Amino acid sequence: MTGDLFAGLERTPAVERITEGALLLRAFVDASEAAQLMRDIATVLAQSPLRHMQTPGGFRMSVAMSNCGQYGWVTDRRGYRYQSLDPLSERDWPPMPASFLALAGRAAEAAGFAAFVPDACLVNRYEPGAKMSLHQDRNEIDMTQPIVSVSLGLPATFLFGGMERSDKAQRMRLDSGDVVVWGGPARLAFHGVDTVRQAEHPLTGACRYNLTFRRAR
Ligand code: MD3
Ligand code: FE
Repeated sequence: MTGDLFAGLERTPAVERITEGALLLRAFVDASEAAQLMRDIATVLAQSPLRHMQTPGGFRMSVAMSNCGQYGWVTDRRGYRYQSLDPLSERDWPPMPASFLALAGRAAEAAGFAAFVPDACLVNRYEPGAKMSLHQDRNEIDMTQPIVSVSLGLPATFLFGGMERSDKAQRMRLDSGDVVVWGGPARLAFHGVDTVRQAEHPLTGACRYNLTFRRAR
């Protein structure tokens, strides 16, 4: 019965410390959980479709975005902010799926943040050619709350800078199933995503999704 030897033993995902406060949980999401997340993303997007928002300076973002949860992050000519209504539908954002809440809580706990209950989830979709320039996430009220990010589909090169925009960024590859928890001193670090390259992924086709779980209020 050697086949039973490892039955019930789960693989321990590798944990890497990126910097003080930032933990990379490689392959934290397995294939069946990833498939459930994709079904739930489809449900969210059926209610609040992806759209290319405008920056306050008037540029169209190459990343297509939507949200779920009590608040959603938006940008337009008036600025960056969280709001409880989807500006496209003028209705509430779709509810946060149970699979999203469970994953965010489990990942935060694995990184040492007990009882993380996000009230916002930004859904980012990168098609080949899309990127996100270096920025800080500073529209949330309580900077002691972490951000949990989940990558699905095509790989990307994540850029992790320092506390100043001019600090040299480290580059790291994020693959489907990788989760990063950003808290403590890393919470206000500059970060971005290099241009996603054309390829196919069995989970998502020719795109990358990133979910970022936040406590906005
Ligand atoms: C480091 N998204 O939505 S996730 C964003 O892959 C965003 O779509 C990227 O940056 C993406 O704002 C990166 C990783 C991430 C998210 C939030 C952070 C890194 C962070 C907040 C503080 C420091
Ligand atoms: Fe960000």
